[in-house]
Amino acid sequence: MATNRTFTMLKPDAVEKGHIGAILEKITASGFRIVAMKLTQMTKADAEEFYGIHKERPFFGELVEYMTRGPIVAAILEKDNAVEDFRTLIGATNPADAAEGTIRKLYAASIGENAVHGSDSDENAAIEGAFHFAGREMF
Ligand code: IDP
Ligand code: MG
Repeated sequence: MATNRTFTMLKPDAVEKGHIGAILEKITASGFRIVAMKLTQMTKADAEEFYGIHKERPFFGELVEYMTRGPIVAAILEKDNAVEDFRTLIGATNPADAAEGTIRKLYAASIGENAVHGSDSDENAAIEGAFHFAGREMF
């Protein structure tokens, strides 16, 4: 059954470059309501668990290094068809393939440093949201 929530992170590169405000504006202007949000930094153990599905991939070490090098903005977002609509808003993993106007087209530097995360399923949205937020932090 589809739910109406997804999970996002504005990744360390987006935070370093000062793009938090612009990206959040684009997200809320696209109809997403912020259910939970914080500035936080993942430990190596956090990133290894969060991205555990990719642990056999050649870029895993680079991904963990990147995602732990500075703070991120973690957030839970709500909208009808949230998971699919947010993936459309962020664009393809590789910004070179991302559609015009998408967040990754606008703000991502490369397939590795691609500015923003979006959950790929309702199930993972729930797991990822619960990884970062306690129930009392969700509104
Ligand atoms: P997604 O973020 O669009 O769902 P995934 O395939 O789930 O893409 O990959 C997770 C993250 O791992 C990407 O967002 C990106 O930061 C990183 N990544 C994916 N593919 C590569 C690669 O080929 N080289 C380096 N980093 C990659
Ligand atoms: Mg993914």
